[in-house]
Amino acid sequence: MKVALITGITGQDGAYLAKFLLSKGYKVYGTYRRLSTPNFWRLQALGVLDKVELVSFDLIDQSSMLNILKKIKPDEIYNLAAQSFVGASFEQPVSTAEITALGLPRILDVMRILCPQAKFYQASSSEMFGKVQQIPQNEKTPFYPRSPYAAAKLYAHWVTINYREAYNLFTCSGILFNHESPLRGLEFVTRKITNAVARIKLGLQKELLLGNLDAKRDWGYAPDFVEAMWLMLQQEHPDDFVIATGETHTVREFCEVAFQEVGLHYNDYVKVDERFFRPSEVDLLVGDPAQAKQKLNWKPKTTFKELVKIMVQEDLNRWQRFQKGEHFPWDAPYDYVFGKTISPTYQLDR
Ligand code: NAP
Ligand code: F7E
Repeated sequence: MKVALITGITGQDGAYLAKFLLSKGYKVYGTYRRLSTPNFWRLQALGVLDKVELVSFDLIDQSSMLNILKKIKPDEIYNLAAQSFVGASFEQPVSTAEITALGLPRILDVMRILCPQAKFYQASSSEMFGKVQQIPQNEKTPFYPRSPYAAAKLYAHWVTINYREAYNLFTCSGILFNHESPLRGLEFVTRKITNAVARIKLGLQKELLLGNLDAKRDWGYAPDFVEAMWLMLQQEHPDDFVIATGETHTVREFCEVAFQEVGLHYNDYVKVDERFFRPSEVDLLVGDPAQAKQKLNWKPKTTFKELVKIMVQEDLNRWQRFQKGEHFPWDAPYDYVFGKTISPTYQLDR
């Protein structure tokens, strides 16, 4: 039986990847952090919490990785853990670098010494293209990061390549464009919208405050994308791949389709609030997944409209169950207990 280690198993991709690897017959270990409130709700929602082994780890603590790799000697390591929210990286640039950038060599160096035969996946990001130098973006497009998050991911991307070239390790970097799902964190724009659409439809919320409605993103469905991570590690030779749908849509279009799904018009509810604008924006992302199609035989299965529908319907279903008094593991009620909008602190002076 193959053994896989997923860092960040409590996050969106970690949960879907765990489910996918279990379906392939892997023994799955996943890392979690000690938090004041446990957050295993995604693993519970997918019915895999009791099927994975949880190991305690923090990307700023190299000794925790040393203990894990010494004990489990994995065949495959998926490094999904990160401070992954671009907005927060403007508020905490130093910890973002500590975690998202420097966390990577902390893992790779222990792997180099203890299990150099393991195959390694790094969760790189389309944010590295930032102020895009080419449309669409592919594996050869020059990078231009526009946030501390993107700069941290770029460092980790190059170190992943460096360990492949310097030590002949099997390391791959997946440059994934935005991918979403009902398990997406509430701070990201897609889930912020679908959760609000559900609440507005049920009379629990009156309006939705958003930032830049003109930003364009290449949005895919997370379960489709985690399969590409696995496919990269099944190749004979390690390489880097862009994973994207090849389509781009504005935040405004996402709102339009999401509100339409429940028979409402976004114009009646969405208000632009400058506090949600970023200090420097990534205006347009659209990926070219040709290499993944050709070498991995991978292509996205879910369209933009299907993705929006899946997310809206699941948030609607959750709030309806909640109104009937059902209690089940889910993130949104905690956010709405006090009905408070948390504004980004980089905009405090506005
Ligand atoms: P996510 O939901 O934010 O999950 C991030 C995971 O990292 C969580 O399990 C989190 O643990 C863990 N983590 C955060 N800080 C840590 C630390 N100091 N030590 C150990 N673990 C830590 O992110 P995601 O959407 O699943 O994304 C997975 C990865 O892909 C991330 O690296 C992200 O940057 C990258 N990525 C995502 C996208 C996308 O569109 N989703 C696109 C490109 C790249 P807690 O649960 O304890 O917070
Ligand atoms: O923003 C705009 C915002 O926070 C998307 C992460 O997974 O994908 C994600 O990063 C766009 C931006 O995701 C609001 O300005 C407007 O242009 O959902 P987001 P992101 O920054 O693209 C990449 C690939 C990653 O690697 C990251 O880990 O939407 N926007 N109004 C807003 N964004 C948010 N969050 N909230 C708003 O109110």
